[in-house]
Amino acid sequence: MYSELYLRLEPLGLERVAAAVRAAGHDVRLLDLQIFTHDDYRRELVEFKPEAVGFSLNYLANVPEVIDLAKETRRRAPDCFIMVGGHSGSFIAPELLEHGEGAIDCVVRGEGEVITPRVLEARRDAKLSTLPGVVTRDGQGPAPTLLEDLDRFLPARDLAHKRHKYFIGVLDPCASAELTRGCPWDCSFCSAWTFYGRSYRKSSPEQAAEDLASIREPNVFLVDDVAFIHPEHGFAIGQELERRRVRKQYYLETRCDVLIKNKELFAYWKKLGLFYMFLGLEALDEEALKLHRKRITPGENFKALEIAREIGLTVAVNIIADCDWDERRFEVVREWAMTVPEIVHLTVATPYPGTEIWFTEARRLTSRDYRLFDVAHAVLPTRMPLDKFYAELVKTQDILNRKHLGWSAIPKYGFPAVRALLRGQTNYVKMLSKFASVVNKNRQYDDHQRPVTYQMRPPRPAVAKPDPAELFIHMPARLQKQT
Ligand code: B12
Ligand code: SF4
Repeated sequence: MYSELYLRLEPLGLERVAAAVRAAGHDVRLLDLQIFTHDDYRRELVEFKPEAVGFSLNYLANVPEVIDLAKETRRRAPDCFIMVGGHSGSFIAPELLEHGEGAIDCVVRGEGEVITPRVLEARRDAKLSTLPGVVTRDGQGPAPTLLEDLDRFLPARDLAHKRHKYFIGVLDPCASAELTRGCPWDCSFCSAWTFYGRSYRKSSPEQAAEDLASIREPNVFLVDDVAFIHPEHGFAIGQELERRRVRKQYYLETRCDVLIKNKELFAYWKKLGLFYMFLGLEALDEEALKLHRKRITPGENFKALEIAREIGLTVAVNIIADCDWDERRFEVVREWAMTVPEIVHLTVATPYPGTEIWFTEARRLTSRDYRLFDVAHAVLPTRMPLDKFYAELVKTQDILNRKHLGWSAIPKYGFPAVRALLRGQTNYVKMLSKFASVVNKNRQYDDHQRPVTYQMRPPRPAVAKPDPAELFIHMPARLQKQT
């Protein structure tokens, strides 16, 4: 739904891994299957004859596709070394190997830049399964190691073709960049902190500015989990951009308390071209915010919205809908959302492997189909009948989307949309025409009826507090010392 409608973004993680592999002397190609087809992939296998293929599995919803492609690759190129890496793949390594039935040689957990060249070196060697973060059918190595210096291995953007296909809303075309990595908070529904071991690293202002300056697209999605936690870093990057006369439009995501604390910085970035901002509101009431361990109050959330309006930013917020919601709860969100100027998104609470709620959620999963783990489907028991739940969800999304994304939004976003069209960019306008067929309650309900080839391993019985050794991919430094 995401890449059909709202946006399609470049595979930044894979581009960074590709840069590291290329720096180690390999000839690398990158194929983005959000844009290219499986036939294009088959053609690459024949023409390029790779000695190794690495699949980026950031999203659970893509698990079946990656397993099928790994199996097909094994059949077509029996000598090719096949590995899987990425965010979601890191949390489910043993089950991926099991589903792969011998087609996947290893899963690489955690950050890929440092370890992937070593994996390629050891690919025919028994020591493969002793490398940090590597899991094979013969065993697994120690916990993965973090990339100390974010300035190393700038993304190999030149390897991503048809770049004009990348966009987010009217920011069309749009590249991606990373200024910092990790998140020091610990929200219960999120796997960013468990993946990065609550670390937080920054690129140097000079290198961040150089990277942004090297981008050809006029728009940039800043992928940091929480942008501008340290204001001096944000100001320093801004000054480097000014020195280089870099002028672009930016999209970023941050927390409401960070915006309140660093208001001047966000106002400064507005002058530099900050256009869109995403704030993780998650809930309107205190109780739900506590449940998500958001460490923020509703009052702070609403204050942040006022500040964003003052600065003049286009803001999108997210609310998490629980499967337990009844009509009244949806109605409350609709009523609130229609009174605020912000774009309001609604996602469905989903226990992802790698989140704390994966271990603590006592309700049983109603589906173990990976494709439904995309925060747009209900995988926990719904209070209303499932079709009624989707009817309410889609009705709410539809009303909220029409407020900002349908044809009625043209007066507001008309100018940037026309500017994109003049550049020959049609992603945003195509999205408008697809709107009704994609946001559709029957389609979401029907997704539950599809045959399931690969079942997710069920969670173990719920515990009050998960074991850190199971929760984290990169171990927090504090816990490493204890073990
Ligand atoms: C940009 C982004 C998106 C983009 C997609 C961009 C793209 N083309 O990849 C969009 C906006 C479409 C998106 C959508 C969604 N996203 Co998102 N997204 C992100 C975000 C903010 C940044 C990703 C990124 O570029 N990171 C920087 C790069 C450098 O890191 P990386 O991609 O992880 O790559 C590193 C490693 O994973 C590894 N690696 C990656 N690929 C490979 C391949 C090999 C072979 C190897 C060896 C290693 C390797 O090495 C890389 C370098 O260290 C992350 C948060 C985050 N910090 O990662 C969330 C995140 C990944 N998204 C998340 C979620 C929940 C979603 C959505 C389901 C919902 C939503 N509302 O956001 C949708 C679902 C999409 C779907 N298809 O199902 C969650 C993941 C939850 C989970 N456990 O699966 C994250 C962690 C956000 C969060 N805080 O919870 N997302
Ligand atoms: S939701 Fe945001 S603030 Fe909370 S842990 Fe995830 S990235 Fe950090």
